[in-house]
Amino acid sequence: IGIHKRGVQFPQTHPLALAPVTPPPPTVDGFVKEFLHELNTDQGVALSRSSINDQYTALAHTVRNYLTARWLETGRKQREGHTKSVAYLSAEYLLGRQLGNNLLAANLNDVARKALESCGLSLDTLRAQEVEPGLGNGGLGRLAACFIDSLATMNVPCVGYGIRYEYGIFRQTFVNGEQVEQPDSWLALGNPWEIAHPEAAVKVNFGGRVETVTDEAGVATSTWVPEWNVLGVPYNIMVPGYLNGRVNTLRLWSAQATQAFDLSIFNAGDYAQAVRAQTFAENISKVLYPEDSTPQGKELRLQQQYFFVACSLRDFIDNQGEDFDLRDLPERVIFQLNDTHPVIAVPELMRILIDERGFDWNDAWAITSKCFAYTCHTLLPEALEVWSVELLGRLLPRHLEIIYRINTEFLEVVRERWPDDYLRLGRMSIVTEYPERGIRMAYLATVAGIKVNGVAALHSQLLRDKVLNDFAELWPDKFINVTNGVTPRRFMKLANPHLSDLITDTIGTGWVTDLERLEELAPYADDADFRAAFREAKHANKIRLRDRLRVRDGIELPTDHMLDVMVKRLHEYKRQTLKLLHIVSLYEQIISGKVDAADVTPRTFVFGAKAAPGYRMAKNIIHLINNVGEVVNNDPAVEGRLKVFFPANYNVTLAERLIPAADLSEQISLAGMEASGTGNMKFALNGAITIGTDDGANVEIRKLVGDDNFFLFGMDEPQVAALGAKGYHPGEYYESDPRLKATLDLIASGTFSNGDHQTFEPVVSNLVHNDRFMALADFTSYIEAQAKVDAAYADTEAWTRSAILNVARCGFFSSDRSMKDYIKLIWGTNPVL
Ligand code: HBZ
Repeated sequence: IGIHKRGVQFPQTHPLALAPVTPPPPTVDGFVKEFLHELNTDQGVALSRSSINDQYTALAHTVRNYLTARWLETGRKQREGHTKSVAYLSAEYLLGRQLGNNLLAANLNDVARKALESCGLSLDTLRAQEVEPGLGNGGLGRLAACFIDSLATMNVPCVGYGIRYEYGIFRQTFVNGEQVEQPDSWLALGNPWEIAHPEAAVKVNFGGRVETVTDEAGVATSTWVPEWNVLGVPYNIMVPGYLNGRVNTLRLWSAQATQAFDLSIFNAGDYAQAVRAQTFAENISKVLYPEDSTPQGKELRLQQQYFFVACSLRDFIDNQGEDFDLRDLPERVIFQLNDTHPVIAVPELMRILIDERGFDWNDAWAITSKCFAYTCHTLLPEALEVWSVELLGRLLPRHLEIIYRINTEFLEVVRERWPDDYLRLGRMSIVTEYPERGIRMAYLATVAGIKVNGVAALHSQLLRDKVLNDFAELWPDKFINVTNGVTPRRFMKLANPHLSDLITDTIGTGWVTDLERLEELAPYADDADFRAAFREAKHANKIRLRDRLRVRDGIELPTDHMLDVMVKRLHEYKRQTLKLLHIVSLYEQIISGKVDAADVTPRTFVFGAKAAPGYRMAKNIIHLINNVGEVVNNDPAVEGRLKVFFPANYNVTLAERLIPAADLSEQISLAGMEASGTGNMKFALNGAITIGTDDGANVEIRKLVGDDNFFLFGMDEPQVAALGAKGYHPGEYYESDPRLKATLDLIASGTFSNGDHQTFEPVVSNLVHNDRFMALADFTSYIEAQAKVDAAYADTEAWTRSAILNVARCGFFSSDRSMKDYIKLIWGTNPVL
């Protein structure tokens, strides 16, 4: 594979080649022509003989063709303009299906529908054919997808860099109520949205040793002599802005073994080693790690991180042209680090500058320390990545050396500011000694980054005051907040056409790219006709959801119940168990005769959640939810009152159906644990009312929508901290609240496990004896808040009014606004028009 030279001037150019080719005009006939052309020439089939996958692929290519000229044009302008770009470095992009979004962005929806109809095909059927690229775990990956959508829509130059995992997040199935993971072979039927460039593959080195030579003047020069390498093949994916003609790029890297390395090892006679190395190489982009809160510390994971970062830096720098002066790099790019996963980019840039381009340390650091900014997404201590020095030194010896030097110089700065404060030096060192010697990636990112941001106001404050407080003391201006946001294109316009049409009919179209304009809806909360129309949209969404769940899961969703939804990763801190305690408690009260079923508000509870495959307790909780559903749904005593559903494999596609149908949004994490949440924003923007703790972005949602339109419960973060400090004893809550006791006892009794007492013993005893996330402490408050929900829901008009005000007041939570904040507070990039 040679380095492919681009941008060569061809001496003779046909006039047609001066501009990108365009498909026929986007009329029904034009679209049909392009579609049939794709079907015949690309798929090699006649319409009459084509499979649904042929049709879907041809349709996707047709849409792509309509965007291509704009894509090429965007690239040309960006290269010629020498403007500053955002390079978003993220190990995850949870994109969701592409077809609907791209039709929307290109304004081709109506034309495509009619064109397909005229061929006897249905757009909806073809849309259903797409397997979503699930290249992320949850919020962090979805946020990256929302951000690149917003940047394209706002005309900001951005390239998203990531990994083209061959297998995305596992497909969840349930067997007897327990989670069983299936591989997500999302590429099996091809991916019409990507364009591979094997000729532009980048070589990435690993392993080996560092040779240090000291010259006569005593200056040491290090040379990395790597042991093996892999190729990174770029796959480009279009990121079209909404109706603005801009198309940015998402570039995902796929690992391929090189010929060279195995031959060299092979020739040295170590065949087994050669094979092992080759397998390693090809495994790098094989599968997404499904852990979302406990980094695995695995060698392959570190390989993934370095692999995509090394490819991306090389790619970005090479694209600046041959005579680009790297001292100008900070004027060309900001590398935004999506959590610590890409932080190895910091020593990589230092290595490039020093080892490959001959800069001395100080000049290299002057450049590097202007090129990165770091976003933190967690507060859980166990979620902060620490790479063992043993592993780092084995895989990336030169990088380890560079990190040590960064640390030495950094600790010098600390020592200057606080002479003799040895405890502080130990606390702040990038290198930790316990439990083994390791590199704290969040500290490295903090030292190198121009800014460090949390993802909601409370989270950013806790980062400053707790997790990174020593650093905040040293560099108070480095720490900022940028509250997360979600794209209104996918999560309103596309997912909720009924509500979107109502909004557009009422206030015009501008809100889709200027979400604060939803404010204009506020007066309509007092308009009875508007409220009726709003309820009609909600009801239509419940029917849409019912139809989907019927086919997808064999679930029969009542459309006349309050729809109470909790969807997010399964984690103890998110407290799905608290939700479950509420449900079991309602059930217990009815079957024990304490409450008359006729007095219970009809509610359907829907869960969606994947558990990390190795997270035992999370899997137990999934099992319990399913079994509670099984019992409750089949008990005539609660017929027509309570239903509990848990459709398997919650993903972006299901979210798009589920969220618009919800009445009640469950955001019930222990205060101080959920960095932000973004599902909470999606629900509020789609007219669900939140029941939630004062955590993450809930705090900001409540402030905006007002206390009357939000069901707050539970301890706040200072109260949680105080209780923890005083000593938390969950057993006391169990003993003192009879309702809680009856609920836990019912679970322990075997009611939900065919009389078996062992199955859910770990869940119950963990709650009663440990309960790290204080579900029992918040139980009473939660139950009281749920009673208020029931009372509020009984007043249909008042409930609708509140729901409308949630929509009207949550325009702040557009990812467009988040991007404006990043631009203003961190990046200093400009839109290119
Ligand atoms: O990032 C989430 C936070 O839990 C959530 O509060 C926030 O809204 C969202 C966006 O900022 N964090 C994640 O989703 N984290 C991961 O998915 C993850 C993945 C791999 C890891 C660690 C975390 O190694």
